[in-house]
Amino acid sequence: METAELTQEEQFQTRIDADVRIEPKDWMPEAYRKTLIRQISQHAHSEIVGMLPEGNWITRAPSLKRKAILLAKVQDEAGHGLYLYSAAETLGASRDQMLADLHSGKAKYSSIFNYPTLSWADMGTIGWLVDGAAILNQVPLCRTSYGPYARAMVRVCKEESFHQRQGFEIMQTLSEGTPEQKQMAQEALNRWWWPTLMMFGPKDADSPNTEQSMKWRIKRFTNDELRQKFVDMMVPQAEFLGLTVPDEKLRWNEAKQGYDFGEVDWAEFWDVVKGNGPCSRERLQARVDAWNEGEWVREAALAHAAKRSARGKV
Ligand code: FAQ
Repeated sequence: METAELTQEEQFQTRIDADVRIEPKDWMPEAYRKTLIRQISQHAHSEIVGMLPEGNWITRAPSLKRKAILLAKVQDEAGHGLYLYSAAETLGASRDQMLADLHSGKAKYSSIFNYPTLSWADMGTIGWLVDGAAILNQVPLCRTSYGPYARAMVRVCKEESFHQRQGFEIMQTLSEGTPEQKQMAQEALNRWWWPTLMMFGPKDADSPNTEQSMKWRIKRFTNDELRQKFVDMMVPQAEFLGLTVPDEKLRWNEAKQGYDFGEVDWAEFWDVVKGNGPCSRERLQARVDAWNEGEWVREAALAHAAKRSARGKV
């Protein structure tokens, strides 16, 4: 039995190494399934909780145009969450269970969404930096080994690219505006820069999942590789905007053709991951309240579906 299992695993790895996509009905090691459910459900939760910091500004956007764009962006994030929950369901995860784990505080979601959005410039910074980080992380996921996750990522990335451009455009408008507007943009960059670097996860040396996820081609780049790419991409954009990246150790390194940069405050990162971020409790409570207040909608939808199927219409 053990030999047969080993052979199946070897065959599985051979398919992965040949870049053959794994589909829901294919045999897969239990640990591969569990890792994917963990990553995809956390990713889905991040999209849904990620609606809250920006949702906070919909009523206060400075013009009708900005309001319409922000509303559409926040709706897009809801859509991303739904594709991702569906992808996790193909692995046997139940949506009710995933949501129960989010609401009980058991499931993780991205640390970045536990920070407050204090000014309109934060909408620009989230689009520019947070969506920028999300794209860098998610474009390689379009080639992840699990088919439904990879396909969901294709559409997500197209929408995220639009989000990033709109964020950059807000930052450009503020940077070219009055001195007060430019200062608002700089202050937002100062607050969001380090938490955005944390989005890529712990240093490779402290990341328990990276090695195996790279082997299974779930992840295509390590956390540190993506963080470096992000810094190299964003520093010239900040310079273009006339803004200063808040890192005294930031230096161009000719030899590596990339920037050297300071150390992330990892104690802060782990504290936020544990649920002690500045807005962690508020974010979770907002999701629990939304779930409770939506109970009558779920009941009505189920009653409607039952009535239709009793009449023979599905
Ligand atoms: N926050 O061993 P690793 C977005 C956890 S979507 C919280 O390195 P892994 C769109 C990690 O889960 C943003 N926890 O883990 C948007 C693990 O804990 P576990 C979300 C974190 O999985 C934009 C432990 O630390 N994107 O922004 C974080 O190999 C604007 C050890 O870490 C995704 O989810 C963190 N930052 O690598 C929406 C992308 N980092 O589960 C609205 C897909 C790590 O063992 C507005 N996910 N942890 O208990 C990934 O690429 C990976 O899961 C990583 C982490 C890279 C996030």
